[in-house]
Amino acid sequence: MQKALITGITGQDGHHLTELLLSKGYEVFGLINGQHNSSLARFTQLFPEVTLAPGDLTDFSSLSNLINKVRPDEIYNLGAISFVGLSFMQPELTANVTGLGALRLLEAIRNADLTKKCKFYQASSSEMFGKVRETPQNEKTPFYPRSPYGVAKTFAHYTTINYRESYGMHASTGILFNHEGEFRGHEFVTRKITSNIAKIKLGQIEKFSLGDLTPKRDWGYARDYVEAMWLMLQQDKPDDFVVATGVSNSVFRFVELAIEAADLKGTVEDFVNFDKELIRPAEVDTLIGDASKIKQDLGWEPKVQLKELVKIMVENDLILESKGSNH
Ligand code: NAP
Ligand code: G4F
Repeated sequence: MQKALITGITGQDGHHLTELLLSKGYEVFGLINGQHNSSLARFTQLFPEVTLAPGDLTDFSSLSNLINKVRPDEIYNLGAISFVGLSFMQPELTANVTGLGALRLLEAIRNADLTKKCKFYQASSSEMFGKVRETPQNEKTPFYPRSPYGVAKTFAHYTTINYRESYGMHASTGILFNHEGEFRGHEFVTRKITSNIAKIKLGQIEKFSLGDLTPKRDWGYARDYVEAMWLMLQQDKPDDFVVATGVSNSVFRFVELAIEAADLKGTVEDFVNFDKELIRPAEVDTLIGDASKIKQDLGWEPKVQLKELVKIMVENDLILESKGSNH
């Protein structure tokens, strides 16, 4: 039986990837850094067969001991401080977890003598493109990160490539554009929109606040994107791949689609207040990915487009909000 270790297993992608790997017959192990969060309770209820071990990406000994004990065939490094807004408030912690965390994992693989056996996936991000140098962005587009998070991800990205080239490790990176779904954290704009639109539909609130509605993102469905991660580790050779839909829409348009999905009557202005406190010190204006390499080499393509994604999220939030169990 193939063994996979996932960091960040209780996050959005951790849920979808666990589901995928279990369906493929993997034995799944997860690193968990918090014992008391609500996603952990949800995760253990959904996936009781997964072995969870305490540890932290800032703590080399916990990573090294776990990798030595499990001796996994595949490691997926999804753990991160992944909220860009928070990274401006905790830049040093972000560098430590999101940046150095990848380095610690790669060193732990070497220390366990698993360099030739264990395949490694690094969750790189379209945030590395930041103030974009070309449109659309592909694997060769230069990076220009615009947040402590983007900078930390860029460090982790190049560290992964460096370990691949220096030690012959099967270490791949997926440069994933924004992907969303039922397990998305409530701090991210898409989930904030769909959960609040659900509350409005249910008569619980009248309006909610957002920051800048003009930034554009290439939004896909997280369930599709974890398949791309898995596919990268099934190849003979490690590589770097952009994962995206190739379509970009504004936050404003996302709100419009959510209003439509909830069958509400009214405009964005009727339901959304502007809050200047939500404006970031530096913004990423427009992201749009060119995923032709992964389509050509691995046969991966997104199945769900934005309109359907918004519908999935709004319907999920209507159920959760009506039960009062949305967190
Ligand atoms: P997420 O929901 O925020 O999950 C992040 C996970 O990392 C959580 O389980 C979190 O645990 C864990 N974590 C935080 N600090 C940690 C630490 N010190 N040690 C160990 N684990 C820690 O993120 P996601 O959306 O699933 O994304 C997965 C990965 O892909 C992340 O690395 C993210 O940066 C990257 N990415 C995401 C997107 C996207 O659009 N979703 C796009 C590109 C790249 P707690 O909840 O207990 O803190
Ligand atoms: O949903 P967001 O917080 O996602 P962002 O910053 O694009 O980052 C996400 O995608 C990255 C991939 O490109 C990942 F690497 C990263 O981990 C994360 O998953 O914000 C999207 C846009 C931003 O331009 C933000 O300024 O929405 C704008 N926005 C406007 N009002 C808001 C809000 N964002 C949030 N979170 N909350 C608001 O009220």
